Amino acid sequence: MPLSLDQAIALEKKANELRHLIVDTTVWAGSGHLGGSLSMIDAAVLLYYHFMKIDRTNTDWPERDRFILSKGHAGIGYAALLSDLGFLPKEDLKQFNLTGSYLGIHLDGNKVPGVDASTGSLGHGLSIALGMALAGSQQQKTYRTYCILGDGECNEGSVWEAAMAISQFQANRLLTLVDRNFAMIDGPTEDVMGLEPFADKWRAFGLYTEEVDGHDFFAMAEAIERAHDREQPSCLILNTIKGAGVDFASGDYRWHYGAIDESLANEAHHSLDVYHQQRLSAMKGA
Ligand SMILES: Cc1ncc(C[n+]2csc(CCOP(=O)(O)OP(=O)(O)O)c2C)c(N)n1
Repeated sequence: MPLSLDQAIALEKKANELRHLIVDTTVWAGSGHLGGSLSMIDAAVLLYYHFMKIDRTNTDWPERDRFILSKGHAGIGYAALLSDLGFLPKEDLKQFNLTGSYLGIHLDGNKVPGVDASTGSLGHGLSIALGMALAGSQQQKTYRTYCILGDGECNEGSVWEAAMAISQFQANRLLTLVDRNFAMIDGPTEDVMGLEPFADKWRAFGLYTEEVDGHDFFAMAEAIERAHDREQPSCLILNTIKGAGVDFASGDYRWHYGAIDESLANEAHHSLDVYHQQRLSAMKGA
């Protein structure tokens, strides 16, 4: 069923809160992966708040949907999301990536409640997700597995080995989502290691693939439903903007990782407020 306007507005309000929390956490931590957290947060909010079956009081619930943040460096965004969901106290974000903290820059699945797999070393998440999806189908379980990859991460050959295996083993309840922000750590993806024709590559590996605006809740929700309905290994390429919502970082690969002081944080919060109002107006006018 398509998202209602009220549902989309609620998701945007949630994403807005989390965008602000990502900025705050970057200040508390001293630095962080701002750009790639802001590009993927809308998709993560949609999955967790609209699609996924989870139980925050029972993190090992066998029937829960699985989520793997393969681009584990966006842990600062993921930690904000998990804290909002109640997996950890929001207060703990103040110790994100500080010495001795259980909240490292890449979230550790053995330490952080709600994290299905430790990631951070790029190129591994999709294989882990595939294993979880295959385990589910062998045990006749109905849970789904979602995996968010970075586009720069797709320079890793292991991603394509996983894609081959997803297709070979027909992992139908696994949805691969790629945060296509066209930027990686040290430059635009197409300059560093060209990925285009990206969607065709995923199709050639046997996955049903769609390209969708990764900041449009309506479009993403419809694409996810279509992927679910097809009962076929699927991939969504989410066209996004690195640093989305923060003017000084938006679309700039140099904000892959960085430090922000109080004055820059104020600028970021102001720009997020404007962005949020623009998005709400666009939704209401649609
Ligand atoms: C195996 C491995 N090599 C290198 C790195 C360092 N690294 C961290 S993020 C990153 C760039 C990733 O780009 P992308 O996947 O596009 O991330 P996004 O723009 O979505 O944040 C790199 C090379 C790493 N974490 N793991």
